[in-house]
Parts: sequence; C-alpha cells; structure tokens
Amino acid sequence: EQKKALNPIIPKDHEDTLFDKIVRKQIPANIVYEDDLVLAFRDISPQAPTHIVLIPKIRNGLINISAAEERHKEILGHLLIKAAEIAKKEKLDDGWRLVANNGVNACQSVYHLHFHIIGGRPLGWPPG
Ligand code: DGP
Repeated sequence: EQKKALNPIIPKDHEDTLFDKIVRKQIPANIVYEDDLVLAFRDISPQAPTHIVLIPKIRNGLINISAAEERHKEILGHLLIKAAEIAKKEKLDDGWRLVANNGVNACQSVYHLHFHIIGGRPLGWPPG
C-alpha cells in the first residue's frame, strides 16, 4: 500500500528532527558508519534486505536536496562517497539504489537531508 502525501513538518533552523536525536544517541539506532560529519544507521522500517539511512550530522539548512546550495557541496560530496563505501561494505555488489525523497509527493517524512541506501534484492523500476 502506498504512503499518502502528508503535510510536511518543516523544522525551523533551531528545531530538532528525529535524526538530531539519533545523532545525539538520545534515540537508539543500529549504526553502521559514523565519522565527524555523517551518520549511517539501519532504517527502522526496511524496504529491502539492506536499507540504511545516511545523514549529515548537522542539518545546516539541508532539509532535503531542494535546499542544496554552493555552501553544502563539501558535505554533499562526502555523503555520496560514504554511500559508495557503505554499499561496498554491505556487499551490494549486484546493484543498489540511492534514494533521496524530496518533498510531499516523494513521501519525505523527516526534513533533515537523508539518503536511503537500498539493496539486497532486485529493485523495480519505475519506483512507486
Ligand atoms: P523519508 O520517508 O525519506 O523521509 O525517510 C525517513 C526514514 O526514516 C524512513 O524510511 C523511516 C526512517 N525512520 C523513521 N524514524 C526512525 C527511527 O526512529 N529510527 C530509524 N532507524 N529509522 C527511522
């Protein structure tokens, strides 16, 4: 069953989302990678055998890709490189998908930029 589009809860700059609480370890998560800049953890509602959420630790205005500006290019590059490393470590050698749900029609539910790393089974195209 498809998720319905909901009214987005866009955090103000000083407001936390769920992912800030995961970064601060106030909410437990199954962490698969962490460095100074990014955190990757297993999705609570996996859509495939491997389903990892990769986020910048600090939102810095990046509620999603639509908010990307020149000042974000270093963290965006870092996220993509780490996505590739994580996929390799997870042995997703037969293929995997990097998804950034962006806005209401894409069913974005947390307004803190995140990439889904999805794999471990054949993935249909087009997506829902
Ligand atoms: P999106 O729908 O693209 O905004 O993705 C948000 C994802 O975050 C969704 O796939 C489920 C996941 N998620 C939500 N709450 C939690 C949580 O408390 N822990 C973990 N590990 N994942 C969560």
